[in-house]
Amino acid sequence: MSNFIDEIQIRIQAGHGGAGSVHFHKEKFVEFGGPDGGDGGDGGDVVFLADTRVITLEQYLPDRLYSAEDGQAGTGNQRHGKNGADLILKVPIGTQIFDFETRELLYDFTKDGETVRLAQGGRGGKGNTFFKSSTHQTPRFAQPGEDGQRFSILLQLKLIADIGIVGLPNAGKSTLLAKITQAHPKIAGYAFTTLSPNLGVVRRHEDLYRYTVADIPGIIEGASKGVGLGLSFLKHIERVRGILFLFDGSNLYLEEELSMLRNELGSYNEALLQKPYLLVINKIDIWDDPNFSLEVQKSYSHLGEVFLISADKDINLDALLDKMDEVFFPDQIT
Ligand SMILES: Nc1nc2c(ncn2[C@@H]2O[C@H](COP(=O)(O)OP(=O)(O)OP(=O)(O)O)[C@@H](O)[C@H]2O)c(=O)[nH]1
Ligand SMILES: [Mg+2]
Repeated sequence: MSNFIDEIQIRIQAGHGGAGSVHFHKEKFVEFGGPDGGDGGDGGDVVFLADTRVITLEQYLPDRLYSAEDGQAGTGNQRHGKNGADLILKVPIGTQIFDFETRELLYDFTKDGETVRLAQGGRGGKGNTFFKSSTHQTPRFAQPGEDGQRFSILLQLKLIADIGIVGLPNAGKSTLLAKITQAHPKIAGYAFTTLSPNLGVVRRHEDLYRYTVADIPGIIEGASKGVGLGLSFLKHIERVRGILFLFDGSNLYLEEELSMLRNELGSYNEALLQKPYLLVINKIDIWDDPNFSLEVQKSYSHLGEVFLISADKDINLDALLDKMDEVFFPDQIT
């Protein structure tokens, strides 16, 4: 089982600026040289970088302090202290960073290679050389370095999937994902096999275009209030383009299940109900009577088109992909 962490609070600390130096030039036979204290180095910044190779936030430890390097102090002979190195923290695409106290959204990563400097390192202090003037020939002071910024943030990962497969536990969501993408989710005949969303890529028309599909853990009544795997995974479907509702054909309560699912999605976020969706019944291979399919479609005709498949036995999967193009990606079809 993968240990999928999708929300974590950490603290970040940019480097302190190095102190400016108080120093006087020393030379043989020169008793008192002028001031030559160098400036302190700047503290390093804390930088976040989105990287496609990173897929979870599990490398981060809760409440841990992540610090960039401090700047070094300036020294004599006007030597500038070394700047502190930036701390670069990699996060998956889809990560949002919030200020932990105010919950203000600080950054939203959507592209590979995107960076943001979240905590600025403190400036190094000026050495006493800087303060020399005609009226002040021998300043015996220098500036201290400034403090680096420090605060608590919340990292939250939302999968960026184009399509979400939503359904009750055991409907066959993972089986479908495994059939239409290269993903290898765990599949088993019991509820809540999938504990965290799985993501796969569908390649269409000899790779003319691709889209991502997420298999969301089973949703049960009360999910939006935290029942079952609950809320934590509803947020992964907030950004999808469309929803594929999958129902178990061995247990036909489509209307009740659909209204429960839509109710949970809607209580979590109204906007989810505005997205295009498809109704799909899975496991039709267990229907022995060939006329049963027609009857089922007829009885649900008031809900619109209901698509019938068997993910496991590969029935109607190509047609389903065509249908998905039509419903979810009309702009891609030429
Ligand atoms: N007969 C039949 N069984 C299927 C079909 N598709 C999936 N199954 C079976 O249904 C069971 C559940 O499949 P999963 O893909 O794990 O279901 P899920 O919706 O991902 O379940 P959770 O992760 O628990 O929510 C497994 O035993 C599958 O083999 C199908 O088309 N026909
Ligand atoms: Mg599953």
